[in-house]
Amino acid sequence: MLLLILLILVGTISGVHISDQNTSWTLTNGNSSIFVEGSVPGGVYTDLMKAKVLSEGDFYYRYNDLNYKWIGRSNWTYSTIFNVTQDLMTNSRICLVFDGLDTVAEVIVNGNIIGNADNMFIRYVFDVKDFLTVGSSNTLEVNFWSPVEWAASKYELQAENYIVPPKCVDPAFKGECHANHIRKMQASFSWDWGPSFPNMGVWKDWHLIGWNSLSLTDVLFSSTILDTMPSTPNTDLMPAWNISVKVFADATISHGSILGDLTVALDGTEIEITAPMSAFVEDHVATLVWNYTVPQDTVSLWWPNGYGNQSLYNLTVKWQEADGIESSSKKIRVGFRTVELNQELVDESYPEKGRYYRVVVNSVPMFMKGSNWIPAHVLPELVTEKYTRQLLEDARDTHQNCIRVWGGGIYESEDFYRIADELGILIWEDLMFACSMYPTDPAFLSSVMKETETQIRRLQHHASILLWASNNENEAALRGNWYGTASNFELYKQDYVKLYVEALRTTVLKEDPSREFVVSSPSNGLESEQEGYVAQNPYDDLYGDTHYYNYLSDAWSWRTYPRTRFASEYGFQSWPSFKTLKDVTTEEDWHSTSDMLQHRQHHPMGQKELDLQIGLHMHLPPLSDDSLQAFQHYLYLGQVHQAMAIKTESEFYRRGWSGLNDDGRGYTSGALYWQLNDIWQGASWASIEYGGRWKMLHYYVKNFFSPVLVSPWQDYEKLMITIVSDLTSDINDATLSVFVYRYDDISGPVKTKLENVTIPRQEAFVAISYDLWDDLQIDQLCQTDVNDPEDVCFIVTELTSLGEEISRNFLLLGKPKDSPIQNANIQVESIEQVSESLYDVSLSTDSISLFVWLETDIAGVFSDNGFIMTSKSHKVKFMAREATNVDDISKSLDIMTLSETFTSSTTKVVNNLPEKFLHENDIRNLLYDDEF
Ligand code: BMA
Repeated sequence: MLLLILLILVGTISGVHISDQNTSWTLTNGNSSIFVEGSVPGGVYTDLMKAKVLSEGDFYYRYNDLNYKWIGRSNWTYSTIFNVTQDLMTNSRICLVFDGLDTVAEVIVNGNIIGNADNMFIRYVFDVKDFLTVGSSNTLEVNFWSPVEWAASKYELQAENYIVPPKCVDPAFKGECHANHIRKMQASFSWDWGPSFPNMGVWKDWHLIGWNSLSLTDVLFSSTILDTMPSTPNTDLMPAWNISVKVFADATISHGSILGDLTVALDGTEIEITAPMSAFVEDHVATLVWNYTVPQDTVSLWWPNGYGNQSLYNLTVKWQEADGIESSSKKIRVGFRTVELNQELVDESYPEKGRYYRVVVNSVPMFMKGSNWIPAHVLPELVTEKYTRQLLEDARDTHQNCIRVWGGGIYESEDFYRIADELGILIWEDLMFACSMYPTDPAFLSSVMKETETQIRRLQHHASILLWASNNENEAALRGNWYGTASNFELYKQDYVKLYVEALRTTVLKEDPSREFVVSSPSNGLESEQEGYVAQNPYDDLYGDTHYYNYLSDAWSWRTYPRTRFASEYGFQSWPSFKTLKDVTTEEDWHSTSDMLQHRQHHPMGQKELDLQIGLHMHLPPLSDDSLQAFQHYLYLGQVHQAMAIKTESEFYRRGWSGLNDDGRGYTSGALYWQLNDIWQGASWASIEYGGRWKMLHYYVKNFFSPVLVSPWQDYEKLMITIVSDLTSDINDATLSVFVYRYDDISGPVKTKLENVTIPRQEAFVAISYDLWDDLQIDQLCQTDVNDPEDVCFIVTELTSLGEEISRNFLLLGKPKDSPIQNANIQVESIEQVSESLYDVSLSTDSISLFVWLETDIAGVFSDNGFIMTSKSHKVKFMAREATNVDDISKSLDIMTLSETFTSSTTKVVNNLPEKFLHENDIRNLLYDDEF
């Protein structure tokens, strides 16, 4: 309220008149049978929940996505009554501004249609002066069309011999068809990890604005370094910069120029400069450009997470009209860094060896360690700043320096990019096009160009933004005929180029020439461009980025994975924990083949593939066991599989950072696993469950992305140990310890090797290799009557420097199901409070325990989880995220370990995988005797 009064006061004294209206809204459906209180910003589902029209408990409870389908298939109206002051009416231009309307809407003021909207990502500015009356009885209605019906009608309008596919999403998605025909969050119609809840509503702020010259809307910022960066990184470096500030404003005049003074101030420096300027106005939008040189030793560099500080500076821009009192100002926060996507040839003499795809920030080549981001809720209005921060901090705390905002969601909130700036997380920003062909009619093109312009102007100033990419997997889809376009390939290719190259690339480069633009992900980058933007093989390992998914090979073997230049997507599914699932399910759902689980498994064949991978390495609970325990084992085993598979794959990518193989593959420069977060409680590739609970994978991320990684791997009879360092200085005095343990012997390693190593900065190198038989003698040390030596022992590696552990890792030589793993009795010995929210948890075991998993009802994170206990006692820390005490933690602490899941198993053992599966029954036959 105070802010409101302040805004109104400021508005009337000297600034643009922003009349923020704190009005109450109503929401009603098409036939007026429902009439409830509405929220703006907000959306239909949330309002119906608040009004208890939707009463099935949790919004995501059981089959609510099906039960609530009628909502997305109905039309809805938001209405309010607002006040117009005499003061406001004195302004020469008055507009109703919507920062976001979701999606197809007609806006009516005092009975007059003042405009229409059909793109969730555009900011709409409607002139309303002629339709307003002074007083408090002005009416505003926003009529929303059902997005489902509207998209279907657009689909129907297509010529019969030329459709824009897909015709619909896979039935396993349980979703709505034709999301590609409407400019809204594509995943709101469903995805292979998410439900269909096609929202409607005024999803961002709205304002009534009156002014007489300029109302500033966006400030763009770019900086070019004047000095060259020294080759040795120096975080204290304060070079000089040329900066360019470009200001956009809504103008009262439609064309011409407006005179005034522009002031630019950079907080924390002495820079505050006012200069007379003439704003150039076209179509009611004014542009002002201001260039300046920031001298040396004025500003510090902004660094990605793990490389230095994230220095940020407020930059304020103020416009003062020449002959009047009106002013308008805007503040952004900027960082000074250089960023580049290096695509040079890896070998000038052999162009056929391909190109780098390597990110260089402040002249430091950096391996991009990170993940892919999807919307944190299908209803954006329910995502809080706190939750966004927690998820991004979870990425920061697991050493991630890059997140890809995937193109089937939304251009994220201001909070998201602001926090990414603060945490040093580089953002690979897709434009919102994913897994579809898209229309290219003039109306669609002009809408998406406007969308791109809106979003780039809004986001461009963020230091964290690394690059723009225009679509997710559409080059690959076109080349791979995913949607049956092959018979008309040339036509769809023309459309592809028209949309992403001629329309969007041009728009992006016009708005932001300071950054790289890549057309698709995956793509071959420059090579795709040279091949006319649709490469013969967009997954080429020698160029650009790749997405790699393979659920039918041994996922715990590095040989399964491609040595790519940049892995921008890869992953494996698991289910969330029972603690997360139980909120939205009932007892009858708690079985791996229950209708409910089938319902929430949107990936066709997903459940079979997961069973296959669990069965390949561990003991899958038999289908006939319908106990809760069997279900919990199943969920746990899925998470173990996911963590192990992505660990294997991610370490493989990091090991490929330096050098090329004989076949030209290598210089892998990024690993962004799919996916960081979840949209609901369902089977997915996420490492963090809906609500924030870490899956086992997320704990593993912390280890496999650690700045220095010791990574053991097996090459037939050899144990190879690679060390990867992202550090910008060498470590000269490290000790590498290699331990061979027997599963059935907790008294200590049966073999230990110690080596002194020097770890060169920014390199992946094989520090040592041992012959498993000759050097480590596993044939003698790892014997039982029934097991192979490789199944009896496993390897633990440890890297220390000056007595401190810098990396610890393990390698299972065989499969756990074939190993003599003993039944472990794990006990909590004590829980002690160390500080306000920090607790020490001491555990004991009587035998070596694999994948020890701690879970509690209290929100929080353990310092380690899913670990191997190689000694009788082990201590971890618990960082609580809510107020708690020792008693509550100890009451709700559950421990699971792999040996527990062995007891009930009768499932068939899968040892070898056939080259190719012909049918899902092949997997069933491999795994089960009983029929589904
Ligand atoms: C890729 C992504 C997503 C999808 C994921 C898992 O295709 O771009 O579209 O959710 O794989 O299948």
